Amino acid sequence: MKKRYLGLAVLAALAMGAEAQNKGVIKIASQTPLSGGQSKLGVAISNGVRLAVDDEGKLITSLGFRLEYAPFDDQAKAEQGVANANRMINDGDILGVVGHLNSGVAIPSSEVYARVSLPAVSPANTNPLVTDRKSTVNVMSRICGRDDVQGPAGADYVIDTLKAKKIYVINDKTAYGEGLAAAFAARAKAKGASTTEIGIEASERDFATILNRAVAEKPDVVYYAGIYDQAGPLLKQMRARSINVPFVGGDGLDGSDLQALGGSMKNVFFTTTAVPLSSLPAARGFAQRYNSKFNVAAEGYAAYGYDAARVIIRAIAAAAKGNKNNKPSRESVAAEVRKVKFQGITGAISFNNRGDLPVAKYVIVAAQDNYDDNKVSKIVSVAAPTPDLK
Ligand code: ABU
Repeated sequence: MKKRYLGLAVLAALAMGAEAQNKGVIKIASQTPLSGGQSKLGVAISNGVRLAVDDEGKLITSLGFRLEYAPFDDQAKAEQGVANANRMINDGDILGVVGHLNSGVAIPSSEVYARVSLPAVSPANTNPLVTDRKSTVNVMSRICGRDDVQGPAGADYVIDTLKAKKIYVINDKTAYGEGLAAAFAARAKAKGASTTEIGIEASERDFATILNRAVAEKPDVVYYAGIYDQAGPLLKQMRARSINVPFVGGDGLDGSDLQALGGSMKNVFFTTTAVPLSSLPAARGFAQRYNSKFNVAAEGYAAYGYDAARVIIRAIAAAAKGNKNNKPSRESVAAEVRKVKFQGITGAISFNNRGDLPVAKYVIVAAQDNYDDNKVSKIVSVAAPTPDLK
């Protein structure tokens, strides 16, 4: 008799377990360039998300859900990001997004996420408008810094340390490039430097016209606001014309393809809000596990992809718990994102009421011929600006 009861109890427990695993699927999505010239960084972020799902997915699966990761390729193009965003909002299992790499893609895509309160956490978008818009302020957060701090920090370095008085400022006409160049130039001019400011299409790869002008103008520094896939060829063509002055940029230069495409890194500097792994003791284990899982070194914003995914995972788990361990609404996940607080591998993570880190780190890097040897010159912590929402 006793044996029979025991058998029934085991069957009941198994049934409960099966039911627990039957609460359905929850998906975490990402949007980054997985193809094209910026894919090395886009894939690095996606790999970071994958590792976070491996490491912390149990926070969700232990509640009885199956967790899936859905990576989307935005191709670094606004129209592709928006098309993907429309697919995402129609998949009710997607409860959070890690993305994007490009601010010019994040801004219009997040307008779509906002229609259904789908929260997104950006590992890498630095344009102020990523978090400064009324329409998306409840869904869009980020764990990196902002260009209204990064641009002035670059200008301070160029003027105070490199002693430049005449600066040739080039941007790639994207939301990121234009915004960063404007913030850089405003500070540079306020400090008494003169600037020549030029916009070029992000697809441009023949820089003869603007570089011939630079040869004539003889600037002390060339500042470029854009991404490494264009910066590399620009730098190479600069040096071929014997323009050997410092080449300086923002975090868009933070990827090993800058070296692969640009040649010598002598006199190359950039600001970034992605603290290099060598300066993040808490990320050592991540770097090793990333290397052994993906057979390549983690670079740029990879660790930020990892921490951004951890924010989403924790917010989903908290929202499910608040819903008696049932599938939570996107609104409740978005609300929980803003309550997340933990020590990430990239630093302390929490959010102000518009989705920025209260304090972010900004780094000056002297690039070296081997990306892994890049030298950190300075790291500063700066409180997030809070201009009026647009
Ligand atoms: N912040 C680096 C990637 C460029 C962007 O925000 O668009």
